[in-house]
Amino acid sequence: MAKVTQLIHNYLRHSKRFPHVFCPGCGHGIVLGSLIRSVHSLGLAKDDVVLVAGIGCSGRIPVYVDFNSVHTTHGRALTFATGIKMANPRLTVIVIMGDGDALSIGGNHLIHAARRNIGLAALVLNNHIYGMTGGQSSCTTPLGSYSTTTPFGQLEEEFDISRVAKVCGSSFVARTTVMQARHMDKMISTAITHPGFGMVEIISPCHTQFGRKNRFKTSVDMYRWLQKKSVSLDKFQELPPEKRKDAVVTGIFEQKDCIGLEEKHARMRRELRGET
Ligand SMILES: Cc1ncc(C[n+]2csc(CCOP(=O)(O)OP(=O)(O)O)c2C)c(N)n1
Repeated sequence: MAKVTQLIHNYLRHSKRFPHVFCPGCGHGIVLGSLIRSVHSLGLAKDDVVLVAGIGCSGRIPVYVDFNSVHTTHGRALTFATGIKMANPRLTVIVIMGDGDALSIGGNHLIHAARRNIGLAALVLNNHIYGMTGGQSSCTTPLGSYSTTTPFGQLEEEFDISRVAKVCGSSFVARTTVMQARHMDKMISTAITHPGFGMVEIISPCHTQFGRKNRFKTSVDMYRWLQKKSVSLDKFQELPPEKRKDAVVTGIFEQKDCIGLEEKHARMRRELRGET
């Protein structure tokens, strides 16, 4: 345990950055730990990793970790990341977004990053709410649930983030939860090494802004609920229809060979120069 703690500390920016902003019971810190373990297990040098984030609670993650980091505008993290990857494909570029960041204001960018299959690892931390700004509903707030802006229940159908990424062409798509740290480590590492666009949707509870309004007395209740509702894709397919309702399906939804856009560009440039 001490060894693991030391490992995590080697990657944190200690000066002036702590205490962090996450509420007690927030899942985002678990994602940060998983991200560090994944980068470490892949043997990547800190200087070769770029973390790009938008605005939101999830957007704070790059502030705490000693990689190259870019804290961009709300919803636009993927555009900055695209520029970085195209300019220097050697870098490992990891993008961290909230559900609002990635699918509400930033939905257009997600669609096109997936379509282009640019070599980015995109982590979407889905807490089903706009956490940082006071718990307004996002496009992933489940039907019927309560938020600051849906005090009588959400009337809109929610986006299935993984499904959106898959239909838009992303060549690696997975869903995991903060209750499955080892699975999360594996999904993040796979997205990082996958050529082309790799998106991991991570269910990360927000008790402060979502749970309290939706009858979860404590954050522990919320985590227990998540554990109970999580089911792997294989098991889900065996479930009868009535048991499928409300399931949080985890696993890999898409994994196919791909040449990343940045690599296609490099090949085209070599060809135009007559180098091939
Ligand atoms: C252009 C713009 N619009 C709106 C905002 C206000 N704003 C900041 S964070 C945020 C939502 C954050 O929610 P999400 O992306 O889901 O991340 P979370 O905080 O839940 O991790 C909003 C609406 C902003 N900063 N910039």
